[in-house]
Amino acid sequence: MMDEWHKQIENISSTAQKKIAHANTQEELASIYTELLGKKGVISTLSRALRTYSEEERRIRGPLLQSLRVTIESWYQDRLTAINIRPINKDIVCDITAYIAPTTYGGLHPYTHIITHIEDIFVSLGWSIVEGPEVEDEFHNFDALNIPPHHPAREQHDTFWLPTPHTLLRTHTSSVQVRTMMNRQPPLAICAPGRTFRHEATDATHDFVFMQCEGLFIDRNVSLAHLVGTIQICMQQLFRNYTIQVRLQPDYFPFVEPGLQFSVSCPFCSSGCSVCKKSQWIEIGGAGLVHPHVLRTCSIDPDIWNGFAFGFGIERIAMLLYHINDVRLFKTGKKAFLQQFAHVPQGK
Ligand code: FA5
Repeated sequence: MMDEWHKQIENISSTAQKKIAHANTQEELASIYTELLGKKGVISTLSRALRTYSEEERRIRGPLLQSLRVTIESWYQDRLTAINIRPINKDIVCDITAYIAPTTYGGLHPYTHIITHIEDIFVSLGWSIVEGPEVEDEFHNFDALNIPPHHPAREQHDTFWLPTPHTLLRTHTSSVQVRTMMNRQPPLAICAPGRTFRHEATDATHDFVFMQCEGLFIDRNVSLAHLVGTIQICMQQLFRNYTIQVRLQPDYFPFVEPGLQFSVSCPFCSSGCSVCKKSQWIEIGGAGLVHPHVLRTCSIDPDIWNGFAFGFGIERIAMLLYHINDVRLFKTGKKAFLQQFAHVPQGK
């Protein structure tokens, strides 16, 4: 079976290399790109097929697929550069009076682009994508995460409480960690993008409904090095057209120990700009090693298993990637805003 996977990867790789090398125009290259790396392309199809394998098999097959994706991406970029720097063919005659009928295009919402991109990265690493309910209970959102009633950390999450007792709109996707640990046996490697809600005033970077992506990895002998490596791979893949660094700083979250906050170096400047507010760093999310108390609450023996978790804001990443200056624009449904993403290739 493994040989078959290898063979498939090798076949795709050699076909892709030939096709890209023979593309002579940007249009040809763009269509080859969609065929290979688009949402319905061969790589995405393989990514989806990967979900049907066991976690153990995904850990072996995923990295092969990921490295193929990165290689194809670099062939594409090299060919694009080569096509763009070729001298203009003087023989081509252009009729500037030709009538072009006005066309309007629909496009995917930036949420769809970014979430597909994030899911593809984690599936390539052999992780599963899971979901949890947006209407949550106090236990999964707070208690099981080491945040009992009257814990000061509850105040940081301005909560939308619902009329049914102990029921709320989840304030973070960390509740999915709890549900996963309670319902599945380790080892676990899951990624959970989803909508979250906080009863707080809005500004350009804070909304009361926003998206987060949670990651949870439980196995034997997991260390901070695994956490750092995973965050680095994820961020580098997301910001792949930029050179970025990842910075970790101590932080406090009751459900991890030690707890960290992670930021990426501003992809748009080297000495401070308006996007990074002159700091050269942009905070993306929180992370840490899962607290033994949380493992115990979820019936996982901390003497055998340990792991890491992280959670980051999806809008924050999309704002950086697509140069969006106000988080509230995501939900306005304004055509002028949405049309800007019609040209973005699927899942980018
Ligand atoms: C949390 O929500 C933790 N659950 C993250 C975590 C997971 C820590 C696992 C450790 C282990 P925090 O409140 O800092 O942490 O939110 C994480 C990210 O969500 C922030 O860095 C930011 O990118 C985004 N975020 C938070 N509040 C808002 C908001 N009101 N609007 C938009 N994005 C937000």
